[in-house]
Amino acid sequence: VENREHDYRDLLALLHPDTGRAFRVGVTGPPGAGKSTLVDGLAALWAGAGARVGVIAVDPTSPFTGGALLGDRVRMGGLSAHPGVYIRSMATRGSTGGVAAATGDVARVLDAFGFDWLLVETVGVGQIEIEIMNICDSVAVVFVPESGDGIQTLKAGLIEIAQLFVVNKADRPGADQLVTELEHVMAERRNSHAWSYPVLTTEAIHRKGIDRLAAELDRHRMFMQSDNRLAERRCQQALAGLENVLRERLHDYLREEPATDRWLATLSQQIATGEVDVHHAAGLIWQRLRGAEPGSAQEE
Ligand SMILES: Nc1nc2c(ncn2[C@@H]2O[C@H](COP(=O)(O)OP(=O)(O)OP(=O)(O)O)[C@@H](O)[C@H]2O)c(=O)[nH]1
Ligand SMILES: [Mg+2]
Repeated sequence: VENREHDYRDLLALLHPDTGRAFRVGVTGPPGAGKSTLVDGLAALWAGAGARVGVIAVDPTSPFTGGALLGDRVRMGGLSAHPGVYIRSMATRGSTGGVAAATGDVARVLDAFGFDWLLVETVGVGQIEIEIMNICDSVAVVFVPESGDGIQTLKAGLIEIAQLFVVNKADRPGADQLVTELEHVMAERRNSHAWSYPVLTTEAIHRKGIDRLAAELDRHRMFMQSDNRLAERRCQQALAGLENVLRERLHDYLREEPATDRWLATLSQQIATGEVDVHHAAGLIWQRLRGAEPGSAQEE
């Protein structure tokens, strides 16, 4: 499914009836904030309590197979060998298009497999990360005291998409200051929303604060399951997912056929030299797509 090979669409269609049960938690934040260490701690805690936990690490710079996590694995006697935990690293950066679509589909496979929790770790730096967050029911953003001059420097977009805020590496100076700033931002939000937007401190490396984070995630899960909220969010996710898949298909259609690819190159040249306007060029492509409609409909 991740590689978009063989009959992956047929497979997903078969799995579809078994999806929708896992609660999906996105964990995002700047590089090196301790996301993997937090995810590791959460997975260990939940698995220890008998839950089944799936982890998707998207484009990790410190993959679960090495670095700090290897140390953890040795120390813990193997989280990834824990029968209740499955970890999948996706090195997708640089692949053309469809990263969000592929991640959404991998999440669907794990969901169908029967995990209670799905943890999706991404580095919160770009648009793709925000798109990936669209596949999650709950998003935790991880900050660290050394993030810079407070939250002003942090991506506003990240704050927008999150329901939980974690200040990790609380053992380092500046954590209290950051918590105060985040609390200040959240105060406004709490006024106009039913959710409490908790700001938590953790020392993931010392497994401190993980239980509180897990409890808040549990609380958010229950919050989402009340008043039809989860159903509404899943509906938004479905729309975003549909758009991702359509984008991926359009991308493939334009790039995979050599003749179409050459046509695109010619059009680009004509746009660059001022011969053709970009909207006109897009219109030509749109026309051809519409012409291709009956064929692709039969293919279905
Ligand atoms: N001092 C301190 N270090 C921590 C804490 N949590 C994690 N670290 C360390 O921070 C480093 C990065 O941790 P990771 O969990 O790999 O961070 P990440 O956010 O997953 O990193 P990327 O996936 O590379 O973006 C590791 O050396 C961890 O041991 C903490 O609470 N305090
Ligand atoms: Mg990581």
